[in-house]
Amino acid sequence: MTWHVLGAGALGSLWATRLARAGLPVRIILRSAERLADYRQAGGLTLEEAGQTSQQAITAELPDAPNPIHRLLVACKAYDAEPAIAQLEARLAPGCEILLLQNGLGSQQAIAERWPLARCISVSSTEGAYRDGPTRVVFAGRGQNWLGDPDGGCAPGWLGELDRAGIPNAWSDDILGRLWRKLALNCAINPLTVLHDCRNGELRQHRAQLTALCNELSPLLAACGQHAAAAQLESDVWQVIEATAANYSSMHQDVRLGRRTEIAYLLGHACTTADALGVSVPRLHDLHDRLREYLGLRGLPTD
Ligand code: NAD
Ligand code: KPL
Repeated sequence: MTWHVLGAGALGSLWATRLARAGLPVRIILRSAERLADYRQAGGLTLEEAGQTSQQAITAELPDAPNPIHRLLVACKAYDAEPAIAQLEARLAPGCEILLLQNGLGSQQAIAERWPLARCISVSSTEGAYRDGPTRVVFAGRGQNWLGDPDGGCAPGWLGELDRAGIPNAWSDDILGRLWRKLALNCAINPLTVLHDCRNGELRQHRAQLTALCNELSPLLAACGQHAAAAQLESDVWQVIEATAANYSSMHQDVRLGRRTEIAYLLGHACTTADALGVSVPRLHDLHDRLREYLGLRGLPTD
């Protein structure tokens, strides 16, 4: 069955090139005729991995192409995912599978509610990639892709295709837990790196602030039923900070490059969920407000 990849950015290109390299049928869906023309001119997607480059001449199409979609990998940012799928609505075959690669939470639930006949599979990825040209992707960090169905059900047979393509993967019966764990880490680390304009490791100088945030995020995780993640949040945060000390967080990079952040699906989602569950999180709200102000002053969207 053909893999349709919606969003040929960093992660979408990383998945598409590896699937194509393994001889699996892939089509990428580009957002405009102009991008399609540029893509065709370039002759395909180029993957740089461990200093080696390879080009894959993957077929590209526009959202309004006529062929039906049975398996869709959505690799847009969280704020673009739902409107991007809506453009393809008429092409979604009954019972199609939609894989959602978005960070944070909120977009996956909105999509599952809007397309109840599709099987929505969430993916939590710790792989790293960035684009260094419109059709070039650099594989920057090895990691894992956890896939799971928040509504339950068993692992799909096509995970073997990911193995064949060399895409690390594991099925998770608790994908929501995985996503919440990552969201909490991102809420503790990413906004502070933006506000202090620093690398992850430099947060060592702001230990008390991190502890205060963890003291609110842990009860929130527990209220969401994520007790194991709640119990070890602060030690997980420090482990990630030490492991990524020299890096700038993804949110810091977005702000530096003048790109919209996924704040609404990270800190915004944490604050909304806490309010709905009656968990008091004044420091998270304050951080959210300060971050929104910071973004607004730089002309960036605050949601
Ligand atoms: P990206 O900005 O590089 O790619 C997104 C792509 O989607 C862009 O090419 C954009 O043009 C395209 N797009 C948006 N709307 C579209 C539409 N309507 N039709 C067609 N294409 C459309 O983003 P990314 O870094 O690949 O991140 C994707 C998601 O994966 C994010 O939620 C991110 O947080 C998550 N993630 C990324 C990484 C990473 O290393 N890049 C790692 C883990 C998780
Ligand atoms: O996921 C991250 C990011 O930068 O988005 C880490 C490295 C965990 C920091 O929160």
